[in-house]
Amino acid sequence: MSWFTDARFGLFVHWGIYAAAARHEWVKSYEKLDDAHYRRYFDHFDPDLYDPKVWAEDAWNAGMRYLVITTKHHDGFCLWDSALTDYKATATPYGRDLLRPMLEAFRARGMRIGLYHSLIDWHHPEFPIDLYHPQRDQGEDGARDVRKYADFLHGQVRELLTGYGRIDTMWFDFSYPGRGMGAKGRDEWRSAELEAMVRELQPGIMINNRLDLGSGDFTTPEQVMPPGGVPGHVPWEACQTLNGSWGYDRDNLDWKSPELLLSMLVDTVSKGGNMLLNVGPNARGEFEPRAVERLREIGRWTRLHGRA
Ligand code: FUL
Repeated sequence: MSWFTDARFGLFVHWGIYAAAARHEWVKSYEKLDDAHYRRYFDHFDPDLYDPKVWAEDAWNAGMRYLVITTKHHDGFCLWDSALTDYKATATPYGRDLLRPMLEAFRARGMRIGLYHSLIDWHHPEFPIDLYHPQRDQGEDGARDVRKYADFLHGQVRELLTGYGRIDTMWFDFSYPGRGMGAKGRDEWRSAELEAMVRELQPGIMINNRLDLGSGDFTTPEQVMPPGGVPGHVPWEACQTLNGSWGYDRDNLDWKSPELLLSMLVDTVSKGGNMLLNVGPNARGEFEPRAVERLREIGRWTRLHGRA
């Protein structure tokens, strides 16, 4: 774990077809969009300006030393060329794997790699309709077989941990406890078995605390500054946004200033934590200027204070 506590500052990237909607990664749930409507973002997804070397450079220059990338968010869209679904980057107009070149670019810049992977999936036909599902107004669908979804989930995690080299952290995400309508979290996802598989495939990996198992190698306070740090000896990583949204949110005016972001970084590190700061690239594959400006300002400070 020493690399993790030494790194202190990482880049979180939330990227998927919701970037084309440009109004939050939860848009499918918030607006109760059906699959046909949401499909338009898939059908037009073509990030023609995507160059992960630029992202890696921006992150490194800000002082960040690792990446955590959303391989699949709650909407189910996959950045990699999964053999288990067609709901993936390679099937969009872009037609290529978005994950592999990103991991290569960040590793080449000397950074460690974390994979975010959602346990929730609003696209998979066997994922239960719970209280946050975009189709929740239709009520529970008793015909859905969550065991089939769990097989798919485990299979996709296996692909990620066998096909993409060394992975340093696994960042599972379910974000809403008490999903209602009979949802059971760890039992549905077979979390204990999933954890065992991850450790077997990647023995050195660190796993976060969101498998609904009540534990983890590190904890992940979200958009809060834990006042006295996190009690106990578990490493912690506060994940933070630039503007309240994780996915690209074009009209958002709620941007944190560079000064605020720096004080959050200093506060976090002084209390023994890591800060994982998020950027939501746009649908053309770029970090928008407001994000880049903030990373540069942070970088000026981190350079002055000893991090090249
Ligand atoms: C949450 C998710 O629901 C958000 O969309 C985001 O991914 C955040 C890091 O975790 O709880």
